[in-house]
Amino acid sequence: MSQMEPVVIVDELKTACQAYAIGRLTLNKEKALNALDLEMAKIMLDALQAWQSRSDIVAVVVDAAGEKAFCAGGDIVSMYNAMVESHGEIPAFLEDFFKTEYTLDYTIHNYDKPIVVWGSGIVMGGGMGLLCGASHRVVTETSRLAMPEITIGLYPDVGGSYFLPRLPGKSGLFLGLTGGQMNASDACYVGLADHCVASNQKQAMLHALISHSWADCKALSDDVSMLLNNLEKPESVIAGNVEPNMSLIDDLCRFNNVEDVVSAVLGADMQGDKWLSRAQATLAKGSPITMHLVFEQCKRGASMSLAECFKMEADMSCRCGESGEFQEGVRALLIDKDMKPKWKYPSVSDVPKEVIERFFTSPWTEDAHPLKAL
Ligand code: QUE
Repeated sequence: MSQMEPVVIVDELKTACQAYAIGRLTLNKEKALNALDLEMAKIMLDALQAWQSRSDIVAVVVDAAGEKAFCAGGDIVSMYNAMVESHGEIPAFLEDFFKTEYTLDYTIHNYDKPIVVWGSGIVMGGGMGLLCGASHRVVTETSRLAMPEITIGLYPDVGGSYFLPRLPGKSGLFLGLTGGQMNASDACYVGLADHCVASNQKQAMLHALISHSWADCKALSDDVSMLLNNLEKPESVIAGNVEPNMSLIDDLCRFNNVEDVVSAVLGADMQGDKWLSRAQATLAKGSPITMHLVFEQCKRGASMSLAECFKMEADMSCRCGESGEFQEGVRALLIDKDMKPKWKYPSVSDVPKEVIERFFTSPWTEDAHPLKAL
């Protein structure tokens, strides 16, 4: 039997004084752009829980194999296969996957040691869930962050209901509806990243963490910030796209119903701006059901706790598993690759209210909810 590479490398790096260690999790499915599968999520959750109670672990680093992607999303091909076999019922696999993934994301948000996430390259969907809740979020000149689920008939999960409505102005709603990509400057501007460093600084970062004298330090978090601040910055200035377009974004998204927001974004003249026209084109081709889900999750999530958001998303994601829209989106994009999803409704104004309401109805009683422990 050939030796299989682990899908996540779990390591402990002894610090210079030998008394402490840095926990390290390396996503290791480079060919799949490190997209998060159930096994990876379970390994990460187990390791984080074990390190939480270890007094010798001073901090955790999460990174990934290869330069191209930190994590491009979730294992939507396995989800597709489960949906095909379940014929409109909620597949048990989806429940298990989302329960594990959201518990992992929630654990990262609430971890009581510093977690550094090296968000270099592609950071989308499930990757955003790993990055967003970390105490020390690093981006580089190659970072491309997005919540592109509108393309596959899902919706921005992994805490999107919590973080999107908390971004500046209406930028969260806009980024959720359009799958708009953020570079390092955008990520720092909207508050989804804390440090922008050069992508060639990963070894220097690990070395700094290992060499640091943690002995007399209670302020672990400040120490990590200081070490990250000392790393080299990218060579050239990265021009952001969100901040310069904020007044337009806020204007287009000012309406209190999704139909008006979508027609404002689709009707605006965006010819002069590559970033805006790409966002507009993504929305134009996106799922009309997803448009409603994004609008509604931003509205509801704005006043909900993080735990409430993840519970709502578990409901929504499992409803996505029975609705058919998500299955069709994955089929068109990753299975048949015809890039022509046949959405259930022709436009955002054709989606009946009851159809959207079902996504916000829990399939479980409170006692039986997979995330009741959060
Ligand atoms: C929109 C998405 C996803 C996507 C592409 C989109 C998504 C996702 C993946 C993905 C990427 C690489 C993989 C993989 C899945 O692509 O959520 O298994 O190896 O997970 O346009 O929402």
